[in-house]
Amino acid sequence: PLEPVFATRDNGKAVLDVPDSFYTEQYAEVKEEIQNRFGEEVDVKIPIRDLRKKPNLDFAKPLTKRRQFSLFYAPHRRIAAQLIQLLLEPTTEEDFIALAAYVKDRVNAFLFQYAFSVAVQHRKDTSNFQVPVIVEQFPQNFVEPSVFQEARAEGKLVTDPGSRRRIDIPQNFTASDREEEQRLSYFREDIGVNSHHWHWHLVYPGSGPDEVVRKDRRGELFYYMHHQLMARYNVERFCNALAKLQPLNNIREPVEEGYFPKILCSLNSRTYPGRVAKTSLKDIDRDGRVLELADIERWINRVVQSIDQGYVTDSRGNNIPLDEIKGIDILGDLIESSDLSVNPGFYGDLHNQGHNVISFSHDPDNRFLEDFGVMGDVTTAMRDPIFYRWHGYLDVLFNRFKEKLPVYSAPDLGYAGVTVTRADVRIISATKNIINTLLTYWEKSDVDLAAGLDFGPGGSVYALFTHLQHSPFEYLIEVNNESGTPKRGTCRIFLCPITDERGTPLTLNEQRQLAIELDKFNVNLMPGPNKITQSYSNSSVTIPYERSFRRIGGDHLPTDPQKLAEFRFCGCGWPAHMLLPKGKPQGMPFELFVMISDYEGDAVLQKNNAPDVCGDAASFCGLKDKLYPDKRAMGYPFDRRLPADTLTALTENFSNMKKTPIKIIFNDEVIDRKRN
Ligand code: CUO
Repeated sequence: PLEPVFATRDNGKAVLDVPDSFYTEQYAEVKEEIQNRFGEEVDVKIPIRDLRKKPNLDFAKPLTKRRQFSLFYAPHRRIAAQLIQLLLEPTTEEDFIALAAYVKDRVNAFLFQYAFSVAVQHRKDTSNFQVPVIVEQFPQNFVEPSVFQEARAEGKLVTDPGSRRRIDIPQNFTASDREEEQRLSYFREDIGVNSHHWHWHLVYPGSGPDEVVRKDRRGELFYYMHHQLMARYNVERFCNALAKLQPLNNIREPVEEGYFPKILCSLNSRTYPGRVAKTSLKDIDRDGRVLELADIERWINRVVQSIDQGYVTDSRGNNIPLDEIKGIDILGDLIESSDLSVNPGFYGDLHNQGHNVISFSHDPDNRFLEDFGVMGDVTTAMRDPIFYRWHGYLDVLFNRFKEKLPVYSAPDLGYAGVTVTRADVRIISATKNIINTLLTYWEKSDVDLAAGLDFGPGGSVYALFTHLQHSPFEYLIEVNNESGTPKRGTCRIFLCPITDERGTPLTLNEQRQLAIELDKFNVNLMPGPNKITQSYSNSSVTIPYERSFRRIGGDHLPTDPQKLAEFRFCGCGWPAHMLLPKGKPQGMPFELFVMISDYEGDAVLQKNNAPDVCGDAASFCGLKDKLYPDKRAMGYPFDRRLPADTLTALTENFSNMKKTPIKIIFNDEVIDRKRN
């Protein structure tokens, strides 16, 4: 992706041959030297055409090259929106590439990476381009820094470019076990988790041209994807004997959690600033802009009041009802807030500014010239425990609205003539038949960091990182269709915790807010008994490992054009290795919940009938250029109150639901797997 030298499909080296006028002042003097150097090294030179008119990039100047770029900061967001607009304008692919090559060295690198990726994601003519893999481009944002020193040393020692070096990334490098929150670092600091979050915000930009921002149910998906992150994090806390997170509902109270990220900012080689425990949030006064905590509180009050009265007021003074269908979508855009907020002047910029207040809390008035902490950046925010407390509070607001909707009624939930008779899980194994017990463990995998290393060691530098993993498993579902005619339905699978961290049973209303979506897929039911076997690997929330960490170029790319497009596009999706919570060594009990809903209420009439690209994490990421593929409220049936007191009572009342007690056993051993 517009690196001066990059790998071709057959592992050769290519270089962009740009017109002389593209060289920035900085490189103009050494132009010939550069051309000669690259001329010798490469197999292919790709000619880049000149631009008829060079763009005026003054709008991007306020974001200087060494500053960190933040999507939560409105001035940066506006600059990004303008750059995206500029990159969408060229009418041919050649002009687009030329423009991108020209812009690349003239703007902040992180800004470029973001705007370029959004443009590639949204232009019609770049469907087989690769969105740059963030962990490869800016590995510093994901990996403990000593890895780079080691890689640098290795780079000097090893001359064979085909050789394969593996450098261990230490686990648990951000705190000792004196810090309770450290028990969750494997979740917060997981490379796939953070890469998913970056990609989600890439697919759903909050600001920019309409074609980029205005997507079907975008506000609702902002709510739902982040809600699922909270559910997963809370359940993960129970597995580690920690209580449910405390939502950050009082921004005047000192923030209990400290966090010291240790990772490097990509652009200025400093480490991200840390935050000591018990830091008080303060008004932010930087760059001539003031953000008061009182502003945030005012916005919260207005949002709460609107939820309670059941309507919001748009910027023209019209009242828009917060109803069952559109209410959550309106609230999502308004709380985030995106360009689609109905009234930014009144409801403000709640979620984004919350990120900012927290991310600058170590230097609110810029007296120490420190940039923002990890909360200021979508590639790193999920590392910090405070992310979950802030989003946890936003989730409280969303749930306040959901609690006001009528309890789901029998017609909302039932499916006459359909009975789920079996809902089990089985470990996929040739030798053992393990039913309703799932297994987790640590795995070591490698990720190639070479593309993001500025000292160019040649070949690959594999960093080995340790992450949670689970044994492969499948769902065994049996459904009886008593209606006498074929029926269609949607199979919805959730994992529900049963107790909190101390073993106290959860009520159904607590359980529903902690239910983890595992999968969702359509089923055709023939009259009589039907057997459905579904592998974990088809989950509608995850993408496979190779998709989270795929390498640029090389011969592992699929040759089928459709598959290639998918492979390149689809970095959005929860990492498959994190599908299940960790469980406990002695086994942690859960309930597996399976429901077949009536397809009549699920079906979406797509206007665009092209094959799905990146459809495999649609629950979290939607479908590219299509409507969200499930008409029900996201999270259904657990997004609203349910007509029962316990999950047992609920599933007994509805034949199209079934729950099964299962266990997740965690085995504290590390398995080393070579991936490439
Ligand atoms: Cu994804 Cu706050 O929205 O980080």
